[in-house]
Amino acid sequence: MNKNSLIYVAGHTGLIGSAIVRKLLKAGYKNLILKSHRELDLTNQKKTEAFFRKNKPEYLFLAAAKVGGIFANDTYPADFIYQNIMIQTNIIDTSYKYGVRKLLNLGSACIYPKYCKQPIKEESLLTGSIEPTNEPYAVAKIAGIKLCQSYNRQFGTNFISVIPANVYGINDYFDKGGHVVAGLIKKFYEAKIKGYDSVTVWGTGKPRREFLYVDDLADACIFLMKKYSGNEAINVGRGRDTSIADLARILKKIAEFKGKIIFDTSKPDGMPQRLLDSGKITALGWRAKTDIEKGLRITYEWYKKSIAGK
Ligand code: GFB
Repeated sequence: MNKNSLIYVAGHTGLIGSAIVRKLLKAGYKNLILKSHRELDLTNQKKTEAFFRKNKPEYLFLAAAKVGGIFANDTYPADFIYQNIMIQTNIIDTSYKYGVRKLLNLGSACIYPKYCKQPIKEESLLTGSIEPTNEPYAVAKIAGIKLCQSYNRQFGTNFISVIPANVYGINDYFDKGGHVVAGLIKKFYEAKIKGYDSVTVWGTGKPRREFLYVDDLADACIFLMKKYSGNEAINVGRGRDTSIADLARILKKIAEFKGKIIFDTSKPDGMPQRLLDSGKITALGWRAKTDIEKGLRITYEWYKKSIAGK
């Protein structure tokens, strides 16, 4: 991939896609093809093919997806499995038909079994049952990985898959359907501004997640697009996890909120722990740079200025 390559970032307005665009532009890649969901419905195969015929992308970051946290996944399972299978199938098949030179497919850490040895190696995939709250989404994401591997085997394509830990950062989704970091940032900000005496955290606070700052993931995706062409999906994490209770305590401090943290155990915990083994990408020479406090502070300040401040 060189600075004049035609690069299509599918899902460029989302959390991960927008971070990849920022990194590509900063690195001098000028020929980016960007189409929003409103301009191009990737669940529609005809429209997807017409778009590829016209634009002929050479490299493709597949960051378009129907995403959400535990509440959204549990509430809209059909949307999550249908839309993600359609988007991936249309893009991967059309990329083969129109000769995309290399495609990077974004998977998700929720594809791994609910109970599996931690840190989780890529080989753990399909060795146990998946956390029920996000099983439809996980099945769709596994299908995307298998599509890439099968097209590589049968047609000699160069489609790689990346499995990121829980991603957070600027330009995330802060409504109830989002992930935990965004959800708690909004809760602590509002509690501080409105003078509430407590913030409610879903579940027991005991689950552990590996929180990866989105600019680190974007950096890893560009690194892998240039340096990795294996058929195995590759984990991207930062090697440390944090309990939801500790996450809440860090955000309480950042928000300077003086009230109490209450745990609503009527809400699901999801996977007890999700810490990836990122040994493969580390061996290739990549490491995440942003620790949890720094990443949360950047995201909280961005939220105040760009969302709450509006
Ligand atoms: O990030 P999250 O929604 O999804 O929840 P998962 C992580 C943990 O944070 C769960 C707890 O134990 C939640 O109960 N939590 C506490 C909260 N307070 C909140 C809150 O205010 N909002 C949210 N959202 N959670 C996701 C999958 O699982 O993992 C996605 O649902 C994706 O599809 C992602 O795969 C990587 O981390 O449990």
